[in-house]
Amino acid sequence: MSDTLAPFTTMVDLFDGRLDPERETAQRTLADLEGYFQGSSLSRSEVVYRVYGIPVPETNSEVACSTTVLEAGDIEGEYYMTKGHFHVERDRAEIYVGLSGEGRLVMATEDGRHAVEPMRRGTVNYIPGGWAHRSVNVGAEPLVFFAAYIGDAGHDYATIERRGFPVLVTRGVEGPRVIDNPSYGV
Ligand code: PAN
Ligand code: ZN
Repeated sequence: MSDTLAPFTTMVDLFDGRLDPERETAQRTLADLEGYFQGSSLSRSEVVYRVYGIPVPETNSEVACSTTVLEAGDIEGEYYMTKGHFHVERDRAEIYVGLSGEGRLVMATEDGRHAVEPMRRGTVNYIPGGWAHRSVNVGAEPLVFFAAYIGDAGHDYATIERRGFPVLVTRGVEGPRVIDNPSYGV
């Protein structure tokens, strides 16, 4: 029992995703996302997203969670998005709960299947093991969501950085469009 965690409570602002207490924050700028978009941007210091984490030991007996705040914007029509990743432990599942804004959750398996699901306040997206996942903000306001996953999942960014996702989400005249990624797997 000696290494059992004590219970604790965190407040989450259900609109802006901020946690109280705020324990661990990561931010990704356009510079961090270099090479992820088809186009390029002159701005490098702009923050694209922040992740507010509730750290727990990274074991398969804990549930890690965080909120993500993904800003609105695009680069040459490709909406702002997260890097996206597989879990290092490939079979580890995850749940996203939409808090505000409008997004798309792009998912893909290593053998090239893909799925795109809606994200908005009240959506509960189930990401099964084996599916890489990336959030895309297709609205005019920040996309905010809560994520919970098995503590030892780990994040494999390298595979996505190399291959990308099979599809891209771009700004069309009649709204967001899902198109084949011309650079997929290259
Ligand atoms: C999320 C993501 C978060 C940021 O908490 O880590 O939205 O996206 P990237 O990790 O792809 O930069 C999650 O899926 N955790 O497993
Ligand atoms: Zn994940």
